Amino acid sequence: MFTKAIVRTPCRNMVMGITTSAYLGTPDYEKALVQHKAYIKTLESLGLAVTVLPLNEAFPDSCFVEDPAVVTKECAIITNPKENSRNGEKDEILPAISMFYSEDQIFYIKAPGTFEGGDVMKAGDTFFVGRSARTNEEGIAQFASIVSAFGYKTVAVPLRQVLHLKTGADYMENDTMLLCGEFIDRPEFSNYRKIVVSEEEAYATNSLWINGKVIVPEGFPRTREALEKAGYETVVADTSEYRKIDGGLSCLSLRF
Ligand code: CIR
Repeated sequence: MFTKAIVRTPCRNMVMGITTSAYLGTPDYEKALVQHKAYIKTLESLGLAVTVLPLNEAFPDSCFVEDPAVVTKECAIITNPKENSRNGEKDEILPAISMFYSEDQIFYIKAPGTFEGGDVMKAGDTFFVGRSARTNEEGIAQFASIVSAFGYKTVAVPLRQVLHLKTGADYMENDTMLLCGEFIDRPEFSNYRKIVVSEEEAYATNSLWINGKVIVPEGFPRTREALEKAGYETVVADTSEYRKIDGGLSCLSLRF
């Protein structure tokens, strides 16, 4: 169960966020703000106390707070985002993390390790970590060594086609994975019940389990139906403006 979340209001410069989805157009900032408020309300309705950090124009992608930190019950890890325009987000998130974790509970991924929280999927006491264009072997080794002290196992999952691991593989608790594309047949996930997402609805793979319910992005009815058929109660949130800069539901918050 989660009780808390951290989010950051998107800044106007989000229109300059890193993207591979330019074909979807430029984010509409006013609409993004409305969607962000609704996202916060949804988290609150699922029982989370949400800390809202102020917008930060220096970092166009800074609303995606999931990437500069990983939070667990026992500790928090400040990551080392690979892209220059995002790397400083690690310093901006630290004060917020320090509100909830003492100094001896906070750990750091250091260069030459690179690491982004979007690559981290926790399933029970295992952390699956995407070895991606953003998260390298050295970053994963540092992460594994930090969390092993708290009894967690780390399993690296190579990926080729998507940005982060959670772009294409998300844990829905109950031994169930929501999987798309290159992850459907990965041996690392062979022992889990699988809900397969079609290529047309690939974006909806990044749905978010919170306290027994699943938030699904708006506009992906088949994934929603598949989740409901598998026994989940779903809630819908519109993230269309974040999708335009490769952001999904999980990227917009840290949950703990
Ligand atoms: C980026 O490319 O870094 C951002 N535009 C999107 C980050 C999405 N974050 C995530 O999947 N955790």
